[in-house]
Amino acid sequence: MKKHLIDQFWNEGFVVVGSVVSKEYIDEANRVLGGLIEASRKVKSSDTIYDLSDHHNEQIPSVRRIKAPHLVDPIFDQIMRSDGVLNCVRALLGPNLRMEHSKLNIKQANGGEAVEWHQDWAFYPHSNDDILEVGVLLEECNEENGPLLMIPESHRGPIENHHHPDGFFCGAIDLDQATFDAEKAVPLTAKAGAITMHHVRMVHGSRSNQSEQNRPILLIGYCAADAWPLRGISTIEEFEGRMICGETQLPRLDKVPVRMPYPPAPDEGSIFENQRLVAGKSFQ
Ligand SMILES: O=C(O)CCC(=O)C(=O)O
Repeated sequence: MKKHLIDQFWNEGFVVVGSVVSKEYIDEANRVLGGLIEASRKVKSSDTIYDLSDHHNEQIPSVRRIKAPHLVDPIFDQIMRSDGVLNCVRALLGPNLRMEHSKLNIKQANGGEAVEWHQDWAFYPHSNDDILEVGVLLEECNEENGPLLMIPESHRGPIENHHHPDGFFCGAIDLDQATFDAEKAVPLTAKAGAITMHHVRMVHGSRSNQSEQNRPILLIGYCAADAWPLRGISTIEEFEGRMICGETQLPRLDKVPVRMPYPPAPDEGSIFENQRLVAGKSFQ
């Protein structure tokens, strides 16, 4: 990755890198995604693969997200481990990388839902914040189809309040209480095959998609291997099984601001389900 892009990431908290994932991979990912959306017609409610919107039905499928797509089809795992993507991530986080999660947010044409302002770090604080999210654009992302919106330099700011007035974690920032200026948001637009990269502490969100064009983004969270989750791990085998490259590491403790996401939302689920409970919606 070129030095000016590395500098932009650390200075602003995000960067877009063009032509990272091959057309062959993008075409295959879109073919598989088309099949998954088609198959969702028979699915009645969200499950371990599908996050369905409230108006999903057999005639007009409405899939918000494919959960953990790297476990659903090998193409998503291949993209996650591809040299093009990993070279960019290693340029920012070093050689030892662990995957935090993967998800494929579709933001379907004609109404794909908004994602309220939030910081990923609020969901999964770690012992240090050398963590970032890669977004692989499976189709062109433009101003009309609900691109990711970033608040520049917010990765160096405070951890905003993501709790509901009733005290539970809802994973969204109420703009009336926020310390940033949402007017400063920058849209991350680019062609299919580009990747977006944003720091785990970035404030970001996205509007609903009112265009005729889907906005599928494969999102992958990568951590420096010495960033250990403060919420704990399920088993050491599962944790180490998420290593992508390099060696496992002992935790490195940095002086990072933390708010724990407790107590959880009454019906804790995907970000879409949790954010449904936010008091002040920003994107209507
Ligand atoms: O898909 C989007 O527009 C935003 C996704 C996001 O920030 C998330 O799922 O945490």
